[in-house]
Amino acid sequence: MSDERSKALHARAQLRIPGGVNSPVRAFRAVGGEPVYIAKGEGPYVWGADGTRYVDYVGSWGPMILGHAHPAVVKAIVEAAALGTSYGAPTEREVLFAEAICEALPSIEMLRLCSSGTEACMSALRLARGFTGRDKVIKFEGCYHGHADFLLVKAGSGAATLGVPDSAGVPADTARNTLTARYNDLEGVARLFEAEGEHIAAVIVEPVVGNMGCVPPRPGFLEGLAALCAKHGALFVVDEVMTGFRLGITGAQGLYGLRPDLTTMGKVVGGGLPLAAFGGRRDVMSKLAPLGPVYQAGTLSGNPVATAAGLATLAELRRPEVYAALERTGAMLEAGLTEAAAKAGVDAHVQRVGAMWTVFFGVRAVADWEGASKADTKAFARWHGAMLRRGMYLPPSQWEAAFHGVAHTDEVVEATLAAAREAFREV
Ligand code: KE4
Repeated sequence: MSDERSKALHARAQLRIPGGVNSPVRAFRAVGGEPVYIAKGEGPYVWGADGTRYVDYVGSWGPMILGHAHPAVVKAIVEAAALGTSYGAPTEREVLFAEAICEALPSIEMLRLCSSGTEACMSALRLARGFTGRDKVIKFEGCYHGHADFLLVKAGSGAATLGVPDSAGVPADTARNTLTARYNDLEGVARLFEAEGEHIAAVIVEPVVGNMGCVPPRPGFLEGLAALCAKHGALFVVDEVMTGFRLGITGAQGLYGLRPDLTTMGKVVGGGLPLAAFGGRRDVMSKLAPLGPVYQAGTLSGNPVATAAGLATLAELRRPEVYAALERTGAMLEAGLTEAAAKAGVDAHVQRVGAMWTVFFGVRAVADWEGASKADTKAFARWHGAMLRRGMYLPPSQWEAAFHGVAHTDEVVEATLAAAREAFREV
């Protein structure tokens, strides 16, 4: 199967857009072949430019938990847009949205809206530095918090070390203040605090990692991070851009009983439009301009159409049956994919939390980047292509999470598992 229309579009795109894409992972470089250009989405489906229908497990990398073109979300967008698309002035919807988030997440006393997860994480850490008067931050190898310079950092050798830039264009000096540790290695973080504690403004963590594939926290890891931060006067920043409102109405912090000092959000909260936020303790948030000395701003922050989409999405997610249904579907997918791989004699292992999951090839019990990096990415690529040819659209990288939503019915899951049983035989 080759989507000639996508190929033609991609040839044109590459003349004008680097790699033909507006975000690198979309280029399919990690799995080979060329990207499918999407013409439309509806419920659990997307349609390629040539009209081929796919079951969508990318879901715009998380936002589309309600499925594509959900009637309530589309209606809210259309009605809001008819009143104007941006004012650069405060609106009632921003108040309603802020109140809805604070009502859902007890740790958030105040929040600031912005337009992307990158902005939310970058701003939250600037705020943490301004609040504590300290310069260093700790992140974890394999965790991604957007593309702010100081967050594009990977560990050198060893579990905890001074960061080195993970991208051209990031000055070594910028990376110097980013310390990296191994995910699920509380001892390594404790050692960093022993050595640098009085300089560390914050620890930022994906409470369930999606950006090295789905990697859950070991019992006690997240709570241990919170305790280390409290002991050393650093802020505990939980990046819920991916997990927020995906793992439950109270996200990962509800699932694991956390009370972060700051939380970043994005993806689901915007219902597919550019809307993100960061929030937490009132005393910390009060340091933000115009109240305090930490500057942060945005032309389209709190955009009226985006907040309309976000409010409509959050309203749908408040239905009591939503997360139980997502868990049930996740369990069906996990069990079915595990069985299909085993029957095909393929060394593949599913890691899942709620409605985010990854099929790891060649490795199991992945707990950190060292483990994830050993995965058989070529086997993953073969499986990805075999699934795509069978109308299943999965994230085009071994080191990403797949997402399902409320529109993935049992019938859609059964079709997915039938495709997987055949696809594993082609790995
Ligand atoms: P954005 O700037 O892409 O809205 O959010 C950055 C971000 C922050 N924190 C977490 C935990 C994230 O997963 C992300 C973005 N996720 C990637 C997918 N792994 C977005 C997809 C892309 O880069 O195209």
